[in-house]
Amino acid sequence: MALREEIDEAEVREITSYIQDGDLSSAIERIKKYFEILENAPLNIAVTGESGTGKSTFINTFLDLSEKDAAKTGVVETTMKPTPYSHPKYNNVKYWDLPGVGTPNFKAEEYLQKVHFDKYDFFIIIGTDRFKESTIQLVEAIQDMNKKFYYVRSKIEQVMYSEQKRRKSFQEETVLKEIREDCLQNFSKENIDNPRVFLLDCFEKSKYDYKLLQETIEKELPGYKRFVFLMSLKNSSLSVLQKKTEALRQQIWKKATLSCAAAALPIPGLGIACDLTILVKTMKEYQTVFGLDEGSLNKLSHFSGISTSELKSVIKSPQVIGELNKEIVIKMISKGTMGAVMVAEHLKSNIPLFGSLAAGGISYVLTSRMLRGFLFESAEDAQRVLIKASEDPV
Ligand SMILES: Nc1nc2c(ncn2[C@@H]2O[C@H](COP(=O)(O)OP(=O)(O)OP(=O)(O)O)[C@@H](O)[C@H]2O)c(=O)[nH]1
Ligand SMILES: [Mg+2]
Repeated sequence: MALREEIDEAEVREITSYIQDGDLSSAIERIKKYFEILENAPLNIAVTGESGTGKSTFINTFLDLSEKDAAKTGVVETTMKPTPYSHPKYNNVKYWDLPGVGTPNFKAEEYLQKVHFDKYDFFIIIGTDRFKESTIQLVEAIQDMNKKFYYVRSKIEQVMYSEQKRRKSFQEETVLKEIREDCLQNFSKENIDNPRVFLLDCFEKSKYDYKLLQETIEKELPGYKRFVFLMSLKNSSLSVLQKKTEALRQQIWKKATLSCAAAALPIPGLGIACDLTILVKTMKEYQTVFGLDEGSLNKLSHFSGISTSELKSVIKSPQVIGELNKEIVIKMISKGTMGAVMVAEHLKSNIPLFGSLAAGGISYVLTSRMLRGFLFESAEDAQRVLIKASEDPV
């Protein structure tokens, strides 16, 4: 049955073992702790490299910062000390703009100590054209400190432009292969194994390795941080939307359990017991994650040239765009009552937890069903908005 497949078996085992011991409150504490860690999980990303390679530009691109909050970019050396830039929606996600390396007296270890290397989850080193000694020194020091790094060869579009002029028989693929091999060889000469090399241009996000870099970081981050990083990504491709949907879908059973466990009495007129505040909060989170809140739509309108009202016109679900409150949630829950008793009976006989929840599990079935429906509707609306925003403004 579909609802059972949603559940992560290992976590269910841990939680149901509490239940089997008659300890519902420990099960609930365990779920609460999970969300608490998730909400507070810090992610500190260091962006470093030689002066002028495009560190600040990279941060602005990844964070999609507005001009007011953006890292300063320019043709003269602009960044002198580590400066944090927080994600506009997820303040725990910080990109640190580190001072440029490679000054004549550069010493990698000293540099890393000065910038407090320990607080970063990983390093992004940005380079252009020739490989410099300082890059190798920095990589070695990062590896000595057991940290991960990703090497980004930036401003690739510029390279393509000049190579096109220079070469008689220009082929983009050939040039990219040459640059990649050159980077890899430079690392291997210095015995640096398996370096992660990405060729990209911050002004051409749909091209080159931009998406691959995002995907690689996401895959390699540990559990909680991976989730936080994924949520912080801009909704700029179908694959980001799909990954977000799946990650949020996997959490629904925990949210529904919390909501049902928190309620003591059935809601009048609804006949089930669940905490509506938790549900409203979760649904607002979905709106934010998918960029369907007013602020995100206005920002998207600014960058795409498509008016906010045009973007809103492709949003089909009235709940997705409307104001979310308890009354609306009650209406949405009551729509899904068909067959819910049967599913609740099935869950009750297979997973002891559900029998112990308020109103014997039926509340759980209805709330999780409602959340799932809303999540999928939001994801589909986000996809339509994405397509609309990529159209040429009329
Ligand atoms: N075409 C192109 N230009 C870029 C790219 N990244 C940066 N630039 C340009 O390169 C110049 C320097 O970029 P910054 O982001 O200021 O470089 P930085 O590494 O932060 O410089 P410092 O803070 O001085 O060390 C700016 O004029 C940027 O617009 C890129 O991917 N493509
Ligand atoms: Mg800078």
